[in-house]
Amino acid sequence: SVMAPLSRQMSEKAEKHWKAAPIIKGRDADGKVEDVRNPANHEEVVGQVVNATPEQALQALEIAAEAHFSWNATPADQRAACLERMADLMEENTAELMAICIKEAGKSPNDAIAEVREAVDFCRYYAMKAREDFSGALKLPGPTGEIDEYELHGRGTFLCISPWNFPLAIFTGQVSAALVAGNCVLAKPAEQTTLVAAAAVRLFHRAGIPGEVLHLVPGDGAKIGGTLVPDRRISGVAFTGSVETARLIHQTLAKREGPIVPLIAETGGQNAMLVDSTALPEQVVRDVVISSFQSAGQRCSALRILCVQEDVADKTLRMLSGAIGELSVGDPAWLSTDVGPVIDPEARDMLNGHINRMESEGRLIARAETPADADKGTFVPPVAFEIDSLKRLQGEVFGPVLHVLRYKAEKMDKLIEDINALDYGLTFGLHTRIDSTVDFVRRRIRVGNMYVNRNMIGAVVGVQPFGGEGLSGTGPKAGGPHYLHRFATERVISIDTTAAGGNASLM
Ligand code: UN1
Repeated sequence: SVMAPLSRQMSEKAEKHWKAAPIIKGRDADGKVEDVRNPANHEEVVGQVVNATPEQALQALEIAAEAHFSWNATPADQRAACLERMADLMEENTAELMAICIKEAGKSPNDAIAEVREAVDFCRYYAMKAREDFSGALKLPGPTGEIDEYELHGRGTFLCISPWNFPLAIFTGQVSAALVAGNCVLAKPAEQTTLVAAAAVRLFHRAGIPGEVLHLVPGDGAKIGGTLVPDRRISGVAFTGSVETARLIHQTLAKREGPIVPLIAETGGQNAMLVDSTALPEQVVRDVVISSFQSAGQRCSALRILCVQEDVADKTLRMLSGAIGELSVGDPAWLSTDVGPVIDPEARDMLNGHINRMESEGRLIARAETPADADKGTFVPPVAFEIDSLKRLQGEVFGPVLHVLRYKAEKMDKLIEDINALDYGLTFGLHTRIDSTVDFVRRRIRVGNMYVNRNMIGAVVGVQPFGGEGLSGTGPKAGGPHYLHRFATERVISIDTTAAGGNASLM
């Protein structure tokens, strides 16, 4: 089978310590070395990281800013070919990339495969889009005697700030889009997942992206972002992470001098699923468990608020309770594990604070068992609470905690209004067998991705372009047809070809 050689390669790699450092002009920079620990077992050191200093970040920016002209002048299909080679290289190195995702980010093998798969898909999809849209000038129907052409160019140097929850997929997605659109890139991965980002940058360079064009500037967000975002040589920012940080970047860009530049932000979610009395209970329970607890609930797409129509609520909750009780929590390196650790102690403490509040304000429906050696890693067993009002929720809860609300059929409109009023707008799930309900909800619910009679995570590049509105982000959707355009600037060239010159349309 395919898995046998992968798992063999992975156990060989597991013996090894990974290393990451700022990568400036294709070379690792020096600095203070820090250990990286496995979230499933903090005794295990999986590698070492050197973070960038603000001076190193500015040095990378200077090199990138100078390289932009020639990178943007490189034909788009050559840039696309680099992404396609990157996709091939990631496929060849699947086992190693998976092993880093498992050890550094606490991913399960399934999630780790999906991570590599999605990163590969992003590269292939954006390469295809760049070949379509960036390859040459588009002739416009100008007046006689005039040539009018439209073309897309890179904006300059993009700062790509990516999250730890999709440490390879989103990192590669942002970086590949910015690069293929003709930009130089400074990549700032989440501090928790620098090892896999460094591995990806090395592969990008092997794939033919020049060292001057792509640099890795790892480290603390406030320090590195705080140095780079205010600098007028940054021509745009792609950011996936919290709403608070997105606002801060937005404000910093707005206040600085020089060009007005885009922020492409993909932020949080407060995602709901509506289950009416015609839904199939087995399917609902399976989809709820996947949507709420896969990746330990650490997805912005994850389900947080399950709304069940009153008549079927008791039955659905009994079945859900049984399913949660069956989940096995533990080291994700074991194939029998369903739910791995959360990313770090801060995340665990934040989640436990919320769970403590729910224990007094809500009703416990079910909780999975705590693993025997839970104290070695940052585990939060999946848990579900029934709540009496959406007002019990205060902002995004980024982990394996589900909230359940009962609703009366005649109150569905009001419930949708209340969900919209949360101001997030990322994913929404609907389980019903009534077509008119689907039509009604799709016109009213304000979200970027609505899923009907299925789970609500795992958007596939090019198939389910992903991203939200409101507090959930600016768009355009990642893995969608318009994403690359936001990284580009549009230029129209109008040439008068009449001998006399002057404005052809007036003659
Ligand atoms: C995120 O969690 O930051 O559909 C966004 C999904 C993923 C979500 C990525 N594409 O589950």
